[in-house]
Amino acid sequence: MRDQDEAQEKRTSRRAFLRAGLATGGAVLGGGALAAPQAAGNPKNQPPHVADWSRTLGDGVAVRAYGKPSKHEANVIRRDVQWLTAARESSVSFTPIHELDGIITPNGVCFERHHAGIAEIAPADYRLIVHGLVDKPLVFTLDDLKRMPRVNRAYFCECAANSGMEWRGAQLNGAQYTHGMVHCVMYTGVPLRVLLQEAGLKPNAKWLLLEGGDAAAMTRSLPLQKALDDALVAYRMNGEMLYPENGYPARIVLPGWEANMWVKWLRRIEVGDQPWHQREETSKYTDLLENGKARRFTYVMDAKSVITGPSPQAPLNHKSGFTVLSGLAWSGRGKIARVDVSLDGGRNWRTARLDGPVWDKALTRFYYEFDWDGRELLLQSRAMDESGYVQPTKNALRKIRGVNSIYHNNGIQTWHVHKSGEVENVEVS
Ligand SMILES: Nc1nc2c(c(=O)[nH]1)N[C@H]1C(S)=C(S)[C@@H](COP(=O)(O)O)O[C@H]1N2
Ligand SMILES: [Mo]
Repeated sequence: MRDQDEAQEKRTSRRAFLRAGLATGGAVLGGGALAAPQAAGNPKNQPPHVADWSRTLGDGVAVRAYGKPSKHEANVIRRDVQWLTAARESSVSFTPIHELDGIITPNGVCFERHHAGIAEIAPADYRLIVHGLVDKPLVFTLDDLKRMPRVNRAYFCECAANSGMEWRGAQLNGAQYTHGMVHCVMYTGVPLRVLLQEAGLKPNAKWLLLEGGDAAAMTRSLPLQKALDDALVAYRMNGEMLYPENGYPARIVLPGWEANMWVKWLRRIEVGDQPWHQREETSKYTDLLENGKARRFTYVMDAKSVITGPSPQAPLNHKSGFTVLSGLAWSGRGKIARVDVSLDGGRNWRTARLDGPVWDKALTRFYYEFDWDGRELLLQSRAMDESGYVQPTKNALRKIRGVNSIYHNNGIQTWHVHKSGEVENVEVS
């Protein structure tokens, strides 16, 4: 049945695309009557005229020693929500996920979350101490780290508080604000396992304490198993050295686990035999349930997805016809297996098309092309991962978790597309 649906859908999309193609063709011949308003531009720069930029020499090489996006893309920036926090030094800025495509987040717009501002560390002064239940305590310089076996891996990094403002109902109008505490970059670094082997673990070693070098001295307990599995001490993101806001010169990368544990400006790793019960794993980053008990050590980020366009900050600017819906899906338990999309608030579901690499614990891009009839839509996406886990509705999540939580809200998001093309954050019951 699903296959039939899909085949039908593909035919519809194809037809819709052809129709849209013809309509555009007609529009060009007819003087641009159907062109979207922002596409109107200056006719003097458009065919058959020779455009302004074709008449003069442009900037030479190395004038722009470090490249920046076009000035016309000034909207693609991190943004914060000022009422969320008292001061910018202990706050968060969100990734403009509604303005991006593919799966890699450019370094300059990766969301940032700091508890005491950005530590500015000179590479020559950087040291990483490994001590505690080890045979020989060690101190690594940045150059030491760079001389150790190196791996490259792309992973998503999601703050456990992502979507945390939406527990009691739809609140923030924009995918950037509801889902933008996530980024996905290609890290280069040393497997943490290698550093621990170098120091030699005592037989009773079971936990690590990770400590940051910022003024917050962020500290979290990490089970040894994860450290020996896929944890990295990373110093590069997307080929460049880490940006200061993301932990320059080195941070911990814990694939699939809540970002709070990804200690930045990493300065100390202590090996112990039990967890330390730090502030960030007792008072914060625990999930208060309805019965007054709190879940603790909820490390893994469950499967989640969001439609990035159309979305409140990325409305539709055509009135009907061929439409590309796009979004992101990810899971801390492995690869994304499938993403479904609904246009009617979860009544009917269609399988979306995954495009680009589908990597373990990385963002995965999905698309769904359809012929919009111009009527109102209630858009939803639902991620499934290779463990068989299915992203729950917000109400299903609330039944188990209540609404006292801040963290680990991976409920299905609904966007209401109005006839005007404007999009709003809503909930369906
Ligand atoms: N040293 C240190 N590490 C830290 C933090 C911090 O304040 N200090 N914030 C944590 C939190 S809560 C998150 S969500 C991630 C954010 O990583 P990013 O700034 O690269 O997005 O870093 C984590 N690591
Ligand atoms: Mo966080």
